[in-house]
Amino acid sequence: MQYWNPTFECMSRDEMTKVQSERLIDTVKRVFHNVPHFRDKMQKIGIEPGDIKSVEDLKKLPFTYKQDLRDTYPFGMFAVPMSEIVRIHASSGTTGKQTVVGYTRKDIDTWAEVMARAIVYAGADKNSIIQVAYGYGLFTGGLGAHYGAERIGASVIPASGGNTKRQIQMMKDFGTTHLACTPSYALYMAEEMEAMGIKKEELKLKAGIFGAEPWSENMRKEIEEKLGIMAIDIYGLSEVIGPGVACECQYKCGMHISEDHFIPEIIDPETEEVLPPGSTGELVFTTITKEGLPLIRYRTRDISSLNYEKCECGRTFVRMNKVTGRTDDMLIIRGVNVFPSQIESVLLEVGYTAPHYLLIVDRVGKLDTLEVWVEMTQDMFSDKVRNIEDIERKLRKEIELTLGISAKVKLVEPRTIERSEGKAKRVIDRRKNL
Ligand code: DLL
Repeated sequence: MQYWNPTFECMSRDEMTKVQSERLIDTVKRVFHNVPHFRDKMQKIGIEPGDIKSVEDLKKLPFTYKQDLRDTYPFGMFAVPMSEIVRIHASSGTTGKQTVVGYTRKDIDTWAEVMARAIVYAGADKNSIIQVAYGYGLFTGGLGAHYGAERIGASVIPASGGNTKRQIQMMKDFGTTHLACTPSYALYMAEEMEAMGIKKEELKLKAGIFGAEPWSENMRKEIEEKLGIMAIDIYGLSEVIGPGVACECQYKCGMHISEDHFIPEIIDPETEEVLPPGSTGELVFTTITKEGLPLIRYRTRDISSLNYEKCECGRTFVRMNKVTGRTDDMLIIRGVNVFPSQIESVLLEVGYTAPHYLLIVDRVGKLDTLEVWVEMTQDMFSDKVRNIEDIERKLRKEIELTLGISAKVKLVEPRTIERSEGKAKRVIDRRKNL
């Protein structure tokens, strides 16, 4: 097994708890002294740095919300003077002001370290050619993957998103071995490749490091099949550092969290109670090495669960299961909680359709309606014998059985749903305008 940093990746739980405790104590002190907004929060609940003696005391600390970053926009939560900040990124966010994050030189170094680990999980080394097709710019995907790939000494192609035909041509001509982009963009590339008449056998591609949006196991199968690669899931968010907070190893059974830098918790989003290992709830992260923007108990809104069992790869980092959705992406349709990824799973399970879909939620009178538009596969489209209505009925039945809600399913022609070069947009909720 190839590791990037076995000292930390394979550390015993006791040692990890010790490292985390020391780093947490130090972080809390720094935040208390340097971030007035957080100091106020601590003082309001009567907590001071001396009360935090180990990771056990984490639960005594107040949460940090996206709203805190908005209230102190743009730099109010930074814990160092601007002269120490060497990079700024921002996450656009679908609602409200963008969230601004700042990195010191050491933070950039930490980020490259955790990304290097992730890229090695995908089997890459200094002989690899890594095409980074995440967007470069304020989005953390491009530069995050770039620095990690350089750190391991691989040859990096900073392709950024878009320009898909040229992207594929480079992949072929340069012999790209690893691709980093969103899973929806990977699929789009596979489709373009077919249109260009390039076969997967003509590429040297071995693995892909895909993330930045939720994707189902069925979508993974589809990508692996179409590109002839191993597809692993990578997770991260700008506020915590960017991509590389967690990543799957080759066993693809949950994403190893770089626990020497980020402490995860799972809480009940309503009661804010910490839940026991294995429970599903909202992921909360505390950064324990960051300087620019250290965050205490940051509420991610992402839904997942933690798995502390031993992984076959030998790494001891806890694993987070695939993110099923966000508490704020959850659709409530006629009182039933629905995540787009659940519908994706059903669609791909039944077959006949391509993984390009759009959910349209509306309200007619007092009743919520859900319409699922999904593209037929090219095969099905050309095969006139198949009865479209039969398949629509089958999908409708399966959605109702699995999710307990009725939906109208509409099969649309291949390539009619808009493709994405970054994060895919899967939902149009017209109720928001009512
Ligand atoms: O998306 C960072 C990133 C870039 C991660 C490239 C992985 C690869 P933000 O734009 O701040 O940062 O968005 C963060 O995206 O809270 C999740 O809701 C979602 N997300 C990120 N990775 C995954 C994933 C980047 N693997 C938000 N599965 C997070 C599901 C993901 N959702």
